[in-house]
Amino acid sequence: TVPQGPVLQIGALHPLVEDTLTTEFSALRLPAARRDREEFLDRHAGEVRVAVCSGRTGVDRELMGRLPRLEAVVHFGVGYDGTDAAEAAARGIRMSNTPDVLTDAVADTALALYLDVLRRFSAADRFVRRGEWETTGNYPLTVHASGRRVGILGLGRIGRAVAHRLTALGCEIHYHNRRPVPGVGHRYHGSPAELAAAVDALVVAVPGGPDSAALVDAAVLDALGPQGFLVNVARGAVVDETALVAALEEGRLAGAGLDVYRAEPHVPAALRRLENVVLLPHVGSATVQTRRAMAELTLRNLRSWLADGTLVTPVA
Ligand code: 8YV
Repeated sequence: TVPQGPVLQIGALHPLVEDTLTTEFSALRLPAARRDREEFLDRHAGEVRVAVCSGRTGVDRELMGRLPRLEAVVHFGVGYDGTDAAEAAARGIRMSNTPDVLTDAVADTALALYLDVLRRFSAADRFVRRGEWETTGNYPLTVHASGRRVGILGLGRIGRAVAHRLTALGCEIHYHNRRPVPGVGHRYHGSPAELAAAVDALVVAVPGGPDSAALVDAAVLDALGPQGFLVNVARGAVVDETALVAALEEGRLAGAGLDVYRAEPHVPAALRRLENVVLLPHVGSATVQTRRAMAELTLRNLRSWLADGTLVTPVA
């Protein structure tokens, strides 16, 4: 039987995960308010062996430092940038995430943002709702989406699924990774800026975290240029948001389709004012089916760790 209290829930999670944590594991729950948190940690920090959290919430360095017996962080989500991965590695703390099960949903979201930002479907929908079709006539022409050159920044599981979808639209796929991916026919570029210069649209699909912070900076946006479009389904921090807003406001970029932001749920007012920007509230993986699969995989990782100290989908 599982000892009482070794599992700590951090932040809100999928109902299946929360219910199971309570009923099956009698999990502790980290209080949201800071002062309650201190008192809680004084009482319970020494009991915690496994933390379960979303990848965005994670376990930061400070919290990790307060949990002397922490062995594993089980993330609900493929990203785990909320956790200090370097600190975890230094302390021998293992981590799991939920890859594969959300690949299709996130790739669908990237495709939708790509189509929407080029063809302006959301903006056209607003135009109809405002009654403007009847008062001002036809909606302005937009930009063709099929058969374009699209760059994938981060040709991993999700990047490849995006490339597959765009290939069906007759798009020519280019990509940048730290190294070329063996056996991939798409054209490789040695830097994000070189990739951006070669394409009509750039789709960001790299993992978040310190290695990819502001990878898409002002120089990359300028390389994409005034006819270029940016789609981001990765993490807001991968894009220099200030530079993005400036490029969009000054017409140095044609448009952006965003599912992620630097300080979610805050979306800069400057972005909300722009008609050539599609804004989603981080819904990349947010289907009933995908979230259920993520929840089940999260619980499999937790059970596996508590049973024999292995993880089903460990982070490398
Ligand atoms: C979130 C995501 O984790 O998987 C990821 O990396 O960004 C999402 O699926 C989701 O919001 C759960 O919190």
